[in-house]
Amino acid sequence: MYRETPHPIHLKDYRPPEFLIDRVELRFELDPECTRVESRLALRRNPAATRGDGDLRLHGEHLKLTQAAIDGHVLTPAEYRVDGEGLTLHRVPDRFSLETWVEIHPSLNTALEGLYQSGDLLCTQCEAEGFRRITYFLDRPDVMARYTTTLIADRTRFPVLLSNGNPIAHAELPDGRHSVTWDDPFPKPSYLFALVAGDLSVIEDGFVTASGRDVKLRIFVEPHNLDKGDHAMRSLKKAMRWDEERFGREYDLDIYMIVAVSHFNMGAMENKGLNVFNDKFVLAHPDTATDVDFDGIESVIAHEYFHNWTGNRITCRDWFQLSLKEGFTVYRDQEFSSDVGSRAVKRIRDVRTLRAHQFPEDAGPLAHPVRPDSYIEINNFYTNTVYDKGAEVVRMQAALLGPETFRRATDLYFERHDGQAVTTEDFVRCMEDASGRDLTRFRRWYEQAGTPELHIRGEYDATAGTYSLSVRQQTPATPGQPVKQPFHIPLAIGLLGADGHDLPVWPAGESEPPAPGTRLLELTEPEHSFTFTGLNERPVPSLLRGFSAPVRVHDDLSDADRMFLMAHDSDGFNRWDAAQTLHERLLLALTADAAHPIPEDYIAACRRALRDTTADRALLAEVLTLPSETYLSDQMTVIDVDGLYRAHRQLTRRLGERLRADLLAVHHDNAETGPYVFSPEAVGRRALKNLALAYLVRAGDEEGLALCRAQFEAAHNMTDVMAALRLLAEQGGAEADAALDTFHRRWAGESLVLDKWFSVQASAPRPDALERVMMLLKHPDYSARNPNRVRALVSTFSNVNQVRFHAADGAGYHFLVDRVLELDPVNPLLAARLLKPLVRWRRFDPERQTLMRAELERVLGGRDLSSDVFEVVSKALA
Ligand code: 0A1
Ligand code: ZN
Repeated sequence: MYRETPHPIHLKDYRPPEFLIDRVELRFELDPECTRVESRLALRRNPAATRGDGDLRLHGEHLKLTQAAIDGHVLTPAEYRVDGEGLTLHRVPDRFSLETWVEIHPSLNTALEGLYQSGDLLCTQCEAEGFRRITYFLDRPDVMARYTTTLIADRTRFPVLLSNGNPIAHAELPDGRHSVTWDDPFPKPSYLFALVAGDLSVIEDGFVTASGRDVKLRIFVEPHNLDKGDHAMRSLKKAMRWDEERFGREYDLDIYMIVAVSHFNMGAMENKGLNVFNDKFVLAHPDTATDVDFDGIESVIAHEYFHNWTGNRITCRDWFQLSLKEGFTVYRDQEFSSDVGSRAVKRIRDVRTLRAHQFPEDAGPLAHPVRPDSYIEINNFYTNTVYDKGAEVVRMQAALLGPETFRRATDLYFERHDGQAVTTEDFVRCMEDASGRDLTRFRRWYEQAGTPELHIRGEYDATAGTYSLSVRQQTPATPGQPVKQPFHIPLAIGLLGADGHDLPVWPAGESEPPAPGTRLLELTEPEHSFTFTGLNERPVPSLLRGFSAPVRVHDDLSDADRMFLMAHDSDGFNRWDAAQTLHERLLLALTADAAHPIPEDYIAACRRALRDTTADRALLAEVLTLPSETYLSDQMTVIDVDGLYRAHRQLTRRLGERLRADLLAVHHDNAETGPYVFSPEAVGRRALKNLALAYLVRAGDEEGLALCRAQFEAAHNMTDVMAALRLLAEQGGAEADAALDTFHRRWAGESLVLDKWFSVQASAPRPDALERVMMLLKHPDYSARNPNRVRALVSTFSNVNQVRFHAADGAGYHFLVDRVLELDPVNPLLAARLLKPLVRWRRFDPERQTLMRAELERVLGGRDLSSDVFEVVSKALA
């Protein structure tokens, strides 16, 4: 909590730590009300740092210090000072042992950072700066130490006691308590420390690494969830094998543990050997989890596992380098999902996320580079830019180097920096050293915020048989960066002939034509012109294949060209993207003018797609999914909330009516025939079937509605049940209420399913949506203490239900700010994240702008704001 204006921290002020910590011995006497933490640190002066005033400053917050000793000598109050930020020890020796004894209160820790209580469990979250809420320490990632941890607790309440590394001792204590000691042989920064205590059941398995090491795999869940861990275990083993094969990375400890907890601020945490997970990303059973959940689990399990090398063995020097581990690890988990599923579909989903969340972030008041230069609260920088654009930046380097060279470059990175805390600069240097390429300009992707815009024009010269592309790049200004230098952009393109096949992309000047297919062009200047030869017909260009760079493209293709690409492009991503652009242009035209005609050839193109029985069904479902209202609003200069909603409904309804027979056939042909299977094929089938159902129901089709009712009642898996419930809830009325009641009764006590029950109501764009959401706030199952529940209700309403959240009277804004002010003292990280939909207030009409700004100002007027919320609001209003 701050009282004065909090100060930003700048990258340029980075200094190596004055002291290093080699060994850490921790002893916890665990108790939810009052836990005692005893710490012994082996400290020494850092030879690489400049000497300061001789004092040692350790971070520490919300700690009650009972005693401190240096080399066994108990300190008097004159020898140290404690304030809100930590402990200062005056004139310490060059090498010494420091012991501290502190008390902390897990049951009162609602921020879920440090040691906290989740249900009957005790667990920790230390990234980014949570360890300082456990004990006094140099809580910064460039201080890496070896940890030994002893946990002592009541044997009945806390039969399982876990920490990082391997268990080395166990003792039964006389007073009904027991103790377990863990030793982690790998030096690690404090943010990777973890402990968990509680009554947990375990799913056990094993894995033999490529070099023959036996690893015990253990997934810990609360006893009633024991039937929901198999998918997570399968995912883990797949990820472990994949990392060996694709990146040559093996696991390095004898045990790998995952614990599912129900109170967690984010997705999961990669603590060394002991990952702590939001249970949403572990627990799955076909009855209770949807395909999207199964998918999410597979990729988050993989993500945390991959961090063992990209994050833990090699970590970040400081938090400005966060994307070093996050961008690279997201890239790795995306590649994993592409390899075990469909590459095109995975790419489509990732690009959808990037365009829907990162592009607006990059165009708004919170825009920041992949490697930021300053922050007030690091918790606010776990952003789509650091994660998802960071992954794109790694992906572009992989594309520029090519697969073999990129693998040599990552091998070099792992070899050169193992055991170190490094920077994104170190990463790029490995790319350069392994490839011999100069990436000087490429580094701008780390330094400059903003999404580059590419303006591309094509010209065919029939006489010369050439086709020229002129490409201009331009990047809009972002806060603090008014002028941008050109980026180094890999632009993958193809050229399609009239028969729909790839032509050779043959640059004039090269003597031999290449094989037909994709070519990677490189842009480094504000403008380029490329000429391709050997073309005796006008080609249709397929631009930015596979979304080879995180840019916006403005081209001069006609709708006919796009329909042609949609039908023929050999690049699955671009087939989808051509369809998306067609949908988008039509939706924006309908937003501006409800009487805008819906062209027959567009309907025909959608029908052709629907009838293509050879196509991957998952890809087809993506092709026929209209862009979301949120995405579309980012394409408008002034967002027309009501117009977009109306246009979306209008086009959905028209497609539902015009494609009725095909949609009914698709729903029928893709019916579930046996028990639930989670395979790309089965997931695709369900996605397409439920998309067809949605079009029918939203078109008001009676037969569609009957199918929907039947599916809600008879379906044997949560994917199909939820698809039907969502559509019923949208319809509203007594039938919707009855379905919601049935569902609630059926799933009472299943927390993750209840989240779905809340979110399906929050997202239904019924006129009374806000009233319902406010009613649900008072529901006995609602709890502001559980982040998943808050997200299910409040974030779903404000982020997904655009038309109701942005109601013209401002009631949605008022509602959200009430929640933020209520939540800030409880959980500032979550409160700050809730504010996101208000941040882009300048994009709306003047009336809404006034209302949104007034609400942001109301936040700023709140008392004792957290630095998390203060930073977001003050930047939003700047
Ligand atoms: N490193 C985790 C994300 C994470 C960040 C902060 C947290 O608590 C404040 C928790 C998790 C990841 O990338 O998976
Ligand atoms: Zn991560």
